[in-house]
Amino acid sequence: MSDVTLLPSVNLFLARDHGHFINGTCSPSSTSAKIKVINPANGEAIAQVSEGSQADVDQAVLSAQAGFKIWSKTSPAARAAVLFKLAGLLEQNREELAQLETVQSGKIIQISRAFEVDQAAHFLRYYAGWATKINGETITPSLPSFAGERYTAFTLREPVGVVVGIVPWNFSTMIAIWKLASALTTGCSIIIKPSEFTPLTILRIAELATQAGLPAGALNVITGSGLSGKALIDHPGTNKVSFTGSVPTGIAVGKSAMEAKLTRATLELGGKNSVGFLRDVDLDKAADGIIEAGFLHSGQICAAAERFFAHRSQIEPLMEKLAQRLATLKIGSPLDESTQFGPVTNKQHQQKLEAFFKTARNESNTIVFGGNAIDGPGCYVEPTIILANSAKDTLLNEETFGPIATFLPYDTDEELLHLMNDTPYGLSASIWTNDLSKALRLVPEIEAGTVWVNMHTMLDPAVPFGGVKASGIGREFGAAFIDDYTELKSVMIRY
Ligand code: TXE
Repeated sequence: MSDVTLLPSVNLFLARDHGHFINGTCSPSSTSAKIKVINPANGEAIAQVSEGSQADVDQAVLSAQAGFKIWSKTSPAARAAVLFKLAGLLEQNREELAQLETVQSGKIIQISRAFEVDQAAHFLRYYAGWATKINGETITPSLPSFAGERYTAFTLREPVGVVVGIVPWNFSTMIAIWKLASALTTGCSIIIKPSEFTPLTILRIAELATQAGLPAGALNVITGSGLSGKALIDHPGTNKVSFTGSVPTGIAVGKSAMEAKLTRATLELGGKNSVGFLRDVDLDKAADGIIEAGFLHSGQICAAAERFFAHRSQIEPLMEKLAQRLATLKIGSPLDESTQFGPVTNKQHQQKLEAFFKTARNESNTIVFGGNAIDGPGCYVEPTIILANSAKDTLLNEETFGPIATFLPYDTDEELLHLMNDTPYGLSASIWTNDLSKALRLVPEIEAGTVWVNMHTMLDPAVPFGGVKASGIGREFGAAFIDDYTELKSVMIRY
């Protein structure tokens, strides 16, 4: 097979002189500072975007404040209609958006189409449905009256205002949609700051939002590095930050938000997610499960698993089966529809993964499969299996965010639980077994925001998602996100 041909619209978009997206339109930056966007499959610069300056940030906040005045007064049904229309436009422009995503991130084209566009449209429709269902409640006050007077009370759910949505590079389209959908369905306006590595698709989606009828200023995009993200959080005109990304940056973002003005913050961070295979597990299903849990999009998924615990009697045959499967993965160009395993998203990340391979060797871990970067201009690394010596080894403790499955054997169920929870993080975990009753007894003991049984990494818009411990604060999806994007106003009446 060969690469799909880039659509003319993709080539035209890449060649544009990109500014920010402010006030419903592409807006030139106030500075000439540019950031090159590099295709990680071949190391070539494919586009350039602007570095957001303080003046750009000021302009975006003014725009978002004006957008908020209009959008928060727009009826819930009209808000839902715009979001439904935008979901349709994502699908109509599916191939263009998927190709843009693949050339900026190295994600294989099949995943860009199925997840970044199709799934994003599903999520958007789910959120749109909430616009007409967000309500307060009536309350009967509890204290006795003094002289026969009566009281009644109710709550209003009011949008928090201008939201700053900070997006990482791993699922730059879908995560941007989660953030803008949460903000817009609740009546907030939003400024998205995409990752400097993957800023292109959201610039195109912002144009589609205008086409869908979103009023100017309700959605803005400021491109640039972390500095522009910080300037947005620090700005007195922003009211909330919703961040997805690494733990250290999440902690910095949380501190900035608190220091600035007690800005509300939701932080969806990564971690070091565990998988526990119980002794009865079918090894073929377990090996397939590891591909799903650890190797989809080269492991660059915050919920992906990196720590795998198997019973001592099964660990060798399990790693052998996994190695057989990894050996058949077709590694290649992400634009080739037959490719199953593409590059990682940027050079820095490839170098970081190489450093992890080195650490594993220095700590005398066994490299069962892979363990090298792949030579060439692209950012490729081999899918890798590592057998650690102890629970203290680096590869079992630090987030690699790459296609590296690190294994450790256990002997008893108590030891398995201890190993799974022995991490400062807790975004997700999974257990694999045919014994559902045992699984249900273990679930409450596992310290993670999401626990999957016989599956891993599947996110559904109806099911809340977020971390415990150092993996974050707050929840996305379900009804849980509403608390984070609205303020509860209490009203009491005497009669
Ligand atoms: O992520 P960051 P980076 C891991 C992965 C990767 C490493 C660094 O291992 O190698 O993190 O990647 C913006 N105030 N993950 O640097 O730093 C930044 O511009 C406000 C795991 O890309 O988390 C980008 O838009 N914003 C992860 C976003 O924050 C700031 C997903 C994410 O950047 C900022 C991505 C600041 N002070 C990387 N500094 C996961 N687990 O989900 C940076 N940003």
